[in-house]
Amino acid sequence: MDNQSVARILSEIAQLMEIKGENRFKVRAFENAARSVESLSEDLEALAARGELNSLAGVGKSLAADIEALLTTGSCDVHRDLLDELDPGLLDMLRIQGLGPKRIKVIYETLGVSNLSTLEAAARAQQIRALAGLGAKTEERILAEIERLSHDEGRTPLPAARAIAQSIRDKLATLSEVTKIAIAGSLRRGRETIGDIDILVASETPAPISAYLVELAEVAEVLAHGETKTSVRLVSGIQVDLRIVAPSSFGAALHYFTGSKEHHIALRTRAKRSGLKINEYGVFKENDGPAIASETEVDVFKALGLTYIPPELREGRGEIEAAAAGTLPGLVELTDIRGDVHMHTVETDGRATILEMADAARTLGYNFIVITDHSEAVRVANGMTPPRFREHIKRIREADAAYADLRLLAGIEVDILKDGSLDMEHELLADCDWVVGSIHSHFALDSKEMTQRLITAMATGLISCLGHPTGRILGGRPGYKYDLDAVLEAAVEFGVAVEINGSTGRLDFNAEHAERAHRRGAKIVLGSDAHSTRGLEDMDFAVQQARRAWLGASDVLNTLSVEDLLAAVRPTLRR
Ligand code: DGT
Ligand code: CA
Ligand code: CA
Ligand code: ZN
Repeated sequence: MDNQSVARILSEIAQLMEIKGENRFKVRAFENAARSVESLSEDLEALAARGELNSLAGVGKSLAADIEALLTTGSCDVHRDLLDELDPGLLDMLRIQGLGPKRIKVIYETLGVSNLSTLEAAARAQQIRALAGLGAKTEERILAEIERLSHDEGRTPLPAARAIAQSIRDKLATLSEVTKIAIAGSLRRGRETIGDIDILVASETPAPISAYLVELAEVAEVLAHGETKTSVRLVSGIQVDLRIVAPSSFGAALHYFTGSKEHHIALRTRAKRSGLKINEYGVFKENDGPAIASETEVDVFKALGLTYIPPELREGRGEIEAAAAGTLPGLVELTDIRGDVHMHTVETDGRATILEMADAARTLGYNFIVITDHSEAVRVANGMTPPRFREHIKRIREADAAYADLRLLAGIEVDILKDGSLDMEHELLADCDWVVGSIHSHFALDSKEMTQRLITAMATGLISCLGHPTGRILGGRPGYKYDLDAVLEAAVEFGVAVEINGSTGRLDFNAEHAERAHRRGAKIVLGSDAHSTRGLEDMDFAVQQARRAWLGASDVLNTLSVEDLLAAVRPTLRR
């Protein structure tokens, strides 16, 4: 079990204890332990192996034993007892934004409501607004949240699912029976959340491959076990479907199991019109006979009179017509990216120094990076005061002088305060090279205020790009409410780019927003928002969302030279 999962369960325990009415010192102990584990930079398992769990702040003997149990068995006595005693539906209620343990305790004790469906009924019957400390607004919010949760029920954020899928793929790939292997399904298309993981293998001898999968330590349950079709549920809860096909039909099967369903429906209609049939084994003439294409996806598309359609576009949204007309855009690729405009260092909440980030960026082959640490208002991240920022700019410029083949740009992720003002002296913002403007507080303003807040910030002429522009947390908090089109219009007017933030908890803008921004003429820039050297690799996710938005290399500012990048934003500063 990884650190984040352990932290999540510890905090779950604290919340359940609070709902149950345990004494607050016990609750606090689990909260503190969760926080220690969450901020630990080392692998918890390594710490446990050295017998040093109680070196963690707030972790004594008994908590160390609980963590040990979580690491080895995925559960612990306290957690199990709480779940036995309380309705696990309370955990679902905790996923509702704005309903903490305190409010849930009130609802639970007075109405006996302990899961989402009884909660929904109570809200519809207007029973929530009558409770102390709750109101009509909370009641409406609860209903909206239940609606939202029903949409991503049981889906896993893409970055988490991808890490799991790649690890399973890499294990299977070691088998000599495996000729080819690929991740298919929504993961390959880069959908932001994943229902299940689909892995496709080409092999002449499938049986040992399926047998190997069901025996893996991370498998919790075997759902189906055949020679060529096996499904398992992992300990992490996510399902994996494995299909094994003959190498000669790998391309057709890969296309079939990549989906999407909508893409397939549109494609079948087109095939039919040309007297062709398409399935997981290949493309066929309507009156059967052998497959006319099956070995590679390129062959499959070609047989249908189409150019190759990248997986990210296979959503049944006009990609087939475009491929037939030869007008599909050449999508941006990771190798087109010449630099990264959003990252943090030890100066605030990052883990690496300026030089360590620079070295890692050079290894990635970048021409430039912008160091963008937090401003003062983000206290939890140790945000910079103006004097600290002034010194930081100096250090970045000094470091830059030491690199011949990498430009280090001095920047900041400045907080956009509640009234739209910027959390830094304007003179310093004008002096540095790149300014990411982001919101990290007061998420709950109404749409009108939030729109005005963002526009006011951009009107300063000092912002280069809006960072994580919706503020949503993937699989967590929804984005704040504002008038997207009005904000995009202002971004165009003031020469502010909008970011596709690739950090694993965000993917913000997502593909849909990015496409809309592009259509409205806003410039788009990709940022990893790295907090470590490893985090720079999250650029990959930003690129994938850009591809899903149909963006080519020329639609993304990161493919420009430093001079052109800087000339593309903040036009008022150059006047
Ligand atoms: P997910 O798992 O909900 O995130 O979405 P997908 O797209 O990965 O869907 P999944 O896992 O049910 O199926 C993977 C692909 O296999 C899907 O995109 C298309 C193909 N597929 C699965 N079942 C069917 C089917 O009944 N008919 C057709 N035409 N294709 C199917
Ligand atoms: Ca799937
Ligand atoms: Ca599946
Ligand atoms: Zn941020």
